[in-house]
Amino acid sequence: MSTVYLSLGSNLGDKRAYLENAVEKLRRTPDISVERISEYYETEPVGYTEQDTFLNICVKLATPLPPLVILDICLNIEQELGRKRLLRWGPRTIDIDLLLYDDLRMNDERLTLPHPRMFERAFVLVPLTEILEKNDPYYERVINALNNLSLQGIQKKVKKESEHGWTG
Ligand code: GSY
Repeated sequence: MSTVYLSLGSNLGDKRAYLENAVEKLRRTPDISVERISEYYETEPVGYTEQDTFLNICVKLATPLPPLVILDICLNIEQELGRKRLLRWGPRTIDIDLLLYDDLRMNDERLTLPHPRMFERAFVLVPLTEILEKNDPYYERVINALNNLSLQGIQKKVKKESEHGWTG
């Protein structure tokens, strides 16, 4: 069984619904067990900044499936949730990035592991550190990278118990 960490982000429409639907689709995928989900974070857009804020989470999976199969599952979920790749860095209903697969390093034309930009992105590392196991091979590198990043523009969203809105 392997341990996989994903980063999910949405900045179009009902962002929380897109993230929840994506997690539900992962849960329903044979051979994937969703082990942990971070809190939800509202984050300022990185890269192309003339777009709406994102909602970001990270998810931990346990799976016997190989990395390129996980990649295809994530791409299929993006398609099912209506993602259209109009602009490389532009708005999207859902984006699912494979961050870590055990301690695997790979540089395939379709997939690079660890994710090549994850250590520069607070919107990835803040939710990731909530769910990353302390004995993970990348734990120290993730913590060190996060210590060198600004947390400006990253805000935790707190889900109310009784209703569907946000507080905080
Ligand atoms: O790479 C993921 C898509 N993305 C995001 C994102 O998920 N969150 C924030 N805050 N900025 C982003 N820019 C891009 S591209």
